[in-house]
Amino acid sequence: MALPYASSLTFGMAESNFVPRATSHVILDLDGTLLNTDAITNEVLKVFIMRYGKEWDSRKAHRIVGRTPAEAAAIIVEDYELSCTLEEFISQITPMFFDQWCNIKPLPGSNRLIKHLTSHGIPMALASNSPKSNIEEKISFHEGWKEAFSVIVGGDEVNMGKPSPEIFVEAAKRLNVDPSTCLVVEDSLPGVTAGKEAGMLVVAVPSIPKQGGLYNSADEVINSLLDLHLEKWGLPPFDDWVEDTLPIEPCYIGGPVVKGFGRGSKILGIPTANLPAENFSSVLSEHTSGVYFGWAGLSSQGIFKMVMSIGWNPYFDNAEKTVEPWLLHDFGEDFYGEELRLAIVGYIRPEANFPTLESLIARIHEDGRIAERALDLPIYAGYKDSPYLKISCNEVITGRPV
Ligand code: ADP
Ligand code: RBF
Ligand code: MG
Repeated sequence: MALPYASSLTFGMAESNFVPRATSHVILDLDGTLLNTDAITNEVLKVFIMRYGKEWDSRKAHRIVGRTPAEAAAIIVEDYELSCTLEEFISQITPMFFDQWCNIKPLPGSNRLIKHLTSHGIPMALASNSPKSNIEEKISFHEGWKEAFSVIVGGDEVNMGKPSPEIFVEAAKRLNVDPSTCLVVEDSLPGVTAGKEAGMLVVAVPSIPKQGGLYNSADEVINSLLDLHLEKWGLPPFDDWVEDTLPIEPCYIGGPVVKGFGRGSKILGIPTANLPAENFSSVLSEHTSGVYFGWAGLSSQGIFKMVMSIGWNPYFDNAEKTVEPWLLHDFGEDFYGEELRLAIVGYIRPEANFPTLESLIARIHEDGRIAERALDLPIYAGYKDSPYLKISCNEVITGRPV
């Protein structure tokens, strides 16, 4: 298998300390690792806190990531100085969360990971700070998940939740294996601490953007589950990479081309046609950052190959997440204001920082070549004919759905 991505580009990983050790069992965290619980948590808390006349600050959301429900409640009641007791808070908010569990989406790569490990007979455990009944309820909405885990350990089954190692030690015990043969995948700092304390190998997939540097104790820090390379941990490698690309569930976004940072053409010599962020806020929050590719429809010009980055552009360290599609065609002029439609069909690599501007430019050109080649493959080529991309000027003006 071609190694799809040079590990030297993954952020936060101390290459020199990296000692691969074979593992045989995988222990997964649930919220923030397999499930995009944060999106729902944010929504519920926003509504709840409004009842108390306060405004939810999503920038403070990281304070509760990886906490037990009781700890999270205490932090919020204190932070927002809510006029209720901890008990009142918990009893009022719990049913609000229950109602939303059916709406929690798997994070990119969750289903792929679970299916892959299941098909290779690798025993898996779920280890979460949530009570076991909550875990079971949450996973019941996702086909094949319940059967995939031979062990589930909830926060209510141990004395202390993460960062105490107890949950992971208990999971290994129930799997009937030594902790040293377990690979933990975790998004939160308390979870990483717990896994390391339990004597396990830990891959961190931080759910809070730009915080990779805090996860020093993890054996590796990756950007998303799509970047997990199981062979590093003695587990069977994924076999779905095709010529340095990973097919993904297609995603369609579009809108009028707007002004970006004004540096694509000027600084990099690579123009990127920016779309208004409000058109696809859900795509921005759901899609992990990274370099993707697909097809682009431009109302007056036709359909073109496209390679793009989604994220904070680590080299420039942007404050906002953006979508930067580079159409692989020489237009010779700008097309601001025109309707641009994208069908995103595959993944190439995580966004990365680069030592020099030249090395960033060289890498983006390499991404362009990879996308150019891949889009001729039958698995990707067909999406060129997606009705969504074939937008006429008429449809844009009338706003008729395509
Ligand atoms: P901005 O920061 O405003 O996005 P860029 O320097 O990135 O400016 O240039 C992007 C603009 O260049 C697009 O909005 C579009 O109008 C134009 N453009 C011309 N050719 C291309 C191309 N091949 N891909 C993307 N945009 C292009
Ligand atoms: N910026 C980064 O900082 N790191 C990257 O790894 C990165 N990869 C990119 C890949 C592609 C295919 C494209 C089109 C852009 C990429 N950029 C990356 C974004 C680039 O910095 C951005 O287009 C400019 O900053 C323009 O705003
Ligand atoms: Mg741009």
